[in-house]
Amino acid sequence: MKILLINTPRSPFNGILQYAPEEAKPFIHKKLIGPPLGLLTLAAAVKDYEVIVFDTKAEYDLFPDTPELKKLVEKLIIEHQPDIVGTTVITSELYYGKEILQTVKSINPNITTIIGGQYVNIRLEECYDKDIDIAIQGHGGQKLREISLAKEKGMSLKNIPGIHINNGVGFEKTQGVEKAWDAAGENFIMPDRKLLERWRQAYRVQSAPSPTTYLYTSLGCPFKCTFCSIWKENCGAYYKRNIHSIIEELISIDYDIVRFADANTIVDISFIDELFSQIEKHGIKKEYIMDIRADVAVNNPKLIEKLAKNGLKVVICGFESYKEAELNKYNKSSSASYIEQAIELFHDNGIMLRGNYVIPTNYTPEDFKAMSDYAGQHKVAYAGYTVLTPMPGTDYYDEVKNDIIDKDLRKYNFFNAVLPTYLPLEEFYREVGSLWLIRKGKDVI
Ligand code: B12
Repeated sequence: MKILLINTPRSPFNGILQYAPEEAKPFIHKKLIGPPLGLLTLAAAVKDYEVIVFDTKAEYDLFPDTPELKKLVEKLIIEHQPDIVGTTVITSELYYGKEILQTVKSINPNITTIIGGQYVNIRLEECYDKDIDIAIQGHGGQKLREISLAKEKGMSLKNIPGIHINNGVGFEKTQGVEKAWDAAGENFIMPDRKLLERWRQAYRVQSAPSPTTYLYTSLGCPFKCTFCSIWKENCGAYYKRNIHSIIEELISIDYDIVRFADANTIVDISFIDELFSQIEKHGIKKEYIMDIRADVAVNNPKLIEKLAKNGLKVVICGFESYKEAELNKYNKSSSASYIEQAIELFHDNGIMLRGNYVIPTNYTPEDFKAMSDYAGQHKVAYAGYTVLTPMPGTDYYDEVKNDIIDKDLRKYNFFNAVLPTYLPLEEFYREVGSLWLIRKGKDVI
């Protein structure tokens, strides 16, 4: 039994980059770089079989002459002759996930095609395609195992509880009691990063001395921001991993830079405090990147100091807005006053800060001027300014869905306006693009 897990390419749609002033373009994200941790985790769950993970994002980054997606997938199928092909999709990548699995079926209809990931969790019906045999919601390790076993033994997949099987017009959920699968707890399986060795150099952020790998210490998020789909996907649940398991993973990792792929790394103060005590005790010397809320940092300066002492180098902070009214509307549960204090705290601890703001499409020239004045007075090493986007499945989507003018999901990556803009569209993008010039750092992270 051979299982091929293909990471989708990233969507190239980026209105901000397209219309930004030339001098701002070098600072705007053209790509986010990181290994596909979800697929690596799945590969670990079926490691008794032959598993190949193929990262198309990294392949296109490292080898720009790589053929277009259809040709690339054809080549992979002919070369590996898999029995099962799976792919993972977030909103902006659904289109590419479907293209991958359609190509698989066009070459060999006997291959079982499976789709999973964030968008499947949120909008199962939209993921339907005649060429997709199965959709899996949630953390799919156990189900992928059961599918592989059934296929190996020639048994019907209908006997596997809780999977969504293509019935010709849609997905139909199979009956029966699903086995519990605690992806952060007892069912956590150590990912094997060697499966991604081919692309190691692709996971190097521009000026970084070495490549970065990802690791999660938790899944889900207890906060309920209106523009975010993570808490919706996990029904508000938040799960922590076992500290010993995280330490074991850190020790096993042969990367010097580790990005914690949590929605928010510091949620439980004593958990992170203990994790970093253990990192210190075990003499683990790595550099860390993590997402931390401004309010949490400001309220826990001693913890930030301890993290910095033990390797925390870069923090990504969702500032979202400097206006209290907007933060309240987003249900951010924080105050703009924390931004200034967080900047000072991180800088005092020698931590590079990436502060991200989301820009609503109804911003007027006055709003842009005020935003730019504020950001100019509160400069961070790296700042990101993306478009407030109604991601399907979020509260914000429900609020504005009737106003949406662009339904092409490839544009739902926070770099495009899909709602009407107050300014003419190109001018809006130019304004957002210009904001990227307000920063201290000289490169992109
Ligand atoms: C790591 C990460 C990335 C990485 C790697 C992603 C990849 N596949 O290559 C990188 C840095 C490349 C990335 C990029 C982007 N990301 Co991102 N990313 C994350 C992050 C922080 C963690 C995801 C993760 O690894 N989780 C842990 C793993 C174990 O879980 P998982 O991926 O969900 O996989 C499990 C299940 O879903 C399921 N499953 C998943 N796939 C499949 C497939 C099959 C076949 C099966 C059976 C099961 C299955 O089983 C897996 C194992 O248990 C999340 C936020 C979060 N904390 O969830 C955002 C997140 C997924 N990203 C997001 C976004 C928006 C982006 C970008 C569009 C950002 C941007 N503006 O550029 C880009 C897209 C690509 C690009 N432009 O480069 C959003 C998606 C929102 C949405 N509604 O679409 C999220 C939710 C962040 C947020 N707060 O909104 N991202």
